[in-house]
Amino acid sequence: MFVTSKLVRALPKPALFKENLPIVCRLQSTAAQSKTVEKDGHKEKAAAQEVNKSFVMNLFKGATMVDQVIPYPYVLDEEQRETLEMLVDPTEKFFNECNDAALNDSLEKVADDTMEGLKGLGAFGLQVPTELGGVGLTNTQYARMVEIVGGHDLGVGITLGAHQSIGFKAILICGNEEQKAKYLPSVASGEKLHVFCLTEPTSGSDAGSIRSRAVLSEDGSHYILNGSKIWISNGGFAEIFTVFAQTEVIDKKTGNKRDKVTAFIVERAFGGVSNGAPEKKMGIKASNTAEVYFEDVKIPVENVLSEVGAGFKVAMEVLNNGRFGMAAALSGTMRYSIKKALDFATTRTQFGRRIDSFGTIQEKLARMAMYHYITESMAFMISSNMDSGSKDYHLEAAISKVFASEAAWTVTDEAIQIMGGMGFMKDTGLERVMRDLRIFRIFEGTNDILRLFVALTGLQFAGAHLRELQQALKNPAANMGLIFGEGTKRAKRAIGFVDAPQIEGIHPNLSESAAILSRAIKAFGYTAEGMLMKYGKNVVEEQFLLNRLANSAIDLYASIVVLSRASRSLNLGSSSASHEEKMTKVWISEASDRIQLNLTAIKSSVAHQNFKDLAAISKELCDKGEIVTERPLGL
Ligand code: MYA
Repeated sequence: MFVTSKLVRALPKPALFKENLPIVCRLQSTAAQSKTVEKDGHKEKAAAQEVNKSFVMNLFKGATMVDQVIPYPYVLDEEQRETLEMLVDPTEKFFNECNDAALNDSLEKVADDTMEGLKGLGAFGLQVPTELGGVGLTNTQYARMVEIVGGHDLGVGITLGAHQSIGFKAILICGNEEQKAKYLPSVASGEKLHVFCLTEPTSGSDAGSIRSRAVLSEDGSHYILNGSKIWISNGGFAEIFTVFAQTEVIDKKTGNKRDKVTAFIVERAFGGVSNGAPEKKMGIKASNTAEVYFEDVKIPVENVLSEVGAGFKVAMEVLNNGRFGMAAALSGTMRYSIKKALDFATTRTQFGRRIDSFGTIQEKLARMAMYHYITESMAFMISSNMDSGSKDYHLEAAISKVFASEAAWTVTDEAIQIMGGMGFMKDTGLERVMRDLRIFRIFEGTNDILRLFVALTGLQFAGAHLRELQQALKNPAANMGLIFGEGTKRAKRAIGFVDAPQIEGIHPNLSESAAILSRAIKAFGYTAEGMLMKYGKNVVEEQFLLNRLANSAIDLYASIVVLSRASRSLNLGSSSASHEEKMTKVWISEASDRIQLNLTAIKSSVAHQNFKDLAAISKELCDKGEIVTERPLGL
């Protein structure tokens, strides 16, 4: 089954661990742990490990790596800030005055004048370099722009996002100079739309199992592509396609032929490209979704992206690179939903009082604001890290997508609840948002897959650390520092002493929250290590546990992000500093309780019995194919 079975297959064979130290899973982020170097004309992985700066990755070792999170980053220079200032108001104005989200939804397309207006604004090439006709925005500037889109119309957001967040992104980040010069100007202007074609009828989450196939022509000048892709956003009218297909490659190690995925740039103009009718969907109706078919499409060899056989990595890089945009867009959506709820709660009177005076409503509003605060903080922290040249952000980006999509759903649902019957009415404008939001937990990597990705990638990283210790034990004299450090840590743990790492650089008002978070990080590291020791490579089969580990990682990342942002606001004396301080304190206090519950469940025999029972209940349901229980009335 998807991730797990592939991971088990992919495990390294020789046992590097002696005693109980296990070999762990291999799902690896491109946040490389080892350097690739040229040696005798071959690329080899150097033994030397680069320091991974990811906060989340390091949590799995129980380490507090704050380089990317504290202080809360601010990366705009004066010029970038001015550019953004020039763009924000006209874009807001455009969406307020020229775009009609309800109309687009009912038309099931983005109205023609909106499309033309967006082209005029340069919205189709926000991150394309200016010399190639784009606006040349950084990730952080882009995040601010998509926040506006998300606050007005998610259908338009998908039309724009499918084109640039994933569509031509592969050319932008993996394309060569010729490919960039040839394709980016026409897609940046919006003259041609560019889409991302990965998913197939039999290949959803298991992206590596695609069946579309490209065969090299005898003269080696082109590939012949056959296959079909489903649920392709903008697939009905795109002119350019990034297509992932199996190709035959020669395995460098064995010399044998085998299939590997390659990424291609395909033009509709090549011939043999067609599409199905627009899909009927629950939400994001304004965006076009269609099947795309490729029949004997001739692709010149120069349209291979990156290199032959590197397509899966290209796909993953594109998805990793775009995920923060979803968090940015959805923080805009949450702003919209919260504003609706506040307008209602502060004017609606029931039982002789404004309803915002009731604790029930207060709790909802406060939690909605906290979800928004965290999502926005994650989006801009990740965009800033990326702009600073970080390559170690993949787990954070996955977390931001999971968190944002679930937070936006909850926030909008609660806004509807606060508004009662009024919230349920179409004219209020939340019903459409709710429908639009549902897909965000599914596409660009389902939240379920991304949780497993976070947990397994982190565990693999921690496993590598354990392997390092094992190697060090082979030559104790030369590795006293490492071994002594580990030995002391384990000895202290054995007597119950937990020396939580201090989080430096936090405003004194938040020092208690920082201490709570430190303890939670330590507990998380112990639990991750315990899972590796107990389950070894079989940890990949422990999805009940992996999900709880991932949920704890999400809570921890959310906590550090707001701890850092609120500290910055306090240090700067920002007008919202005290508001942010309160939200941060509540969040970390409650997150710490949730983390404790999740980590306890990973070790608890009672919880394990519950997991076994849940698995058995599911099996009984699946075996019967319907509800198992007899009806209470017997008929
Ligand atoms: S597009 C379709 C989305 N589809 C997916 O996201 C597919 C989800 N599946 C996966 O991600 C993978 O298959 C998983 C890998 C994770 C399950 N980063 O054999 P493996 C490396 C870097 O273990 P699998 C859509 O929805 C790995 O280390 N590297 O993998 C459009 C290994 O490398 P090596 C990674 O078991 C929506 C190799 O790959 C990653 O198959 C439209 C093979 O690994 C990774 N993440 O499982 C949205 N994963 O060989 C519109 C694996 O060297 C945008 N690897 O060891 C909206 C934008 C917002 C709005 C904007 C408004 C303007």
